[in-house]
Amino acid sequence: MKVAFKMKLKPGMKAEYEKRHAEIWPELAELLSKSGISDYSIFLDEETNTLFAVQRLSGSSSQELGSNTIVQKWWEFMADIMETNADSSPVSIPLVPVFHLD
Ligand code: RM4
Repeated sequence: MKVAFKMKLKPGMKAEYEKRHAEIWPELAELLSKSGISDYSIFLDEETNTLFAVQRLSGSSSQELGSNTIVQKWWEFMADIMETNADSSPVSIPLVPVFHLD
C-alpha cells in the first residue's frame, strides 16, 4: 500500500535538505528497504516549506521506525533544519488518500 504524510522544513533549508538526502546514510537506506519501504519520494512546496512524502510500504511506514537507533540518529541529525517534536522526530502529519490511478 502507499501512504503519504507532510513535514515542515525550516525556511531557506531546501539546498541543505536536498544535500543531506542525496547523501543519505547507507544504513538508513538499507533499514528502510528491509522494513518494506520502497518508491519513497519527498517533494517540497517552496511556498509553505511543506515537505510531502509518499512511500510504498508492506509494513511500518518510515515514521513508525522511531524505536530504531539509526532512525533516531538520523532524526537528530535532521532536527536543526526541520520542525520537530520534543524527541527530535519530525512533525509528521498523515495525508488522506483521495485519488489513485494505477
Ligand atoms: C526525512 C525524515 C524521514 C526519513 C527521511 C529519509 O527528512 O527524517 O523520517 O524517513 O528523511
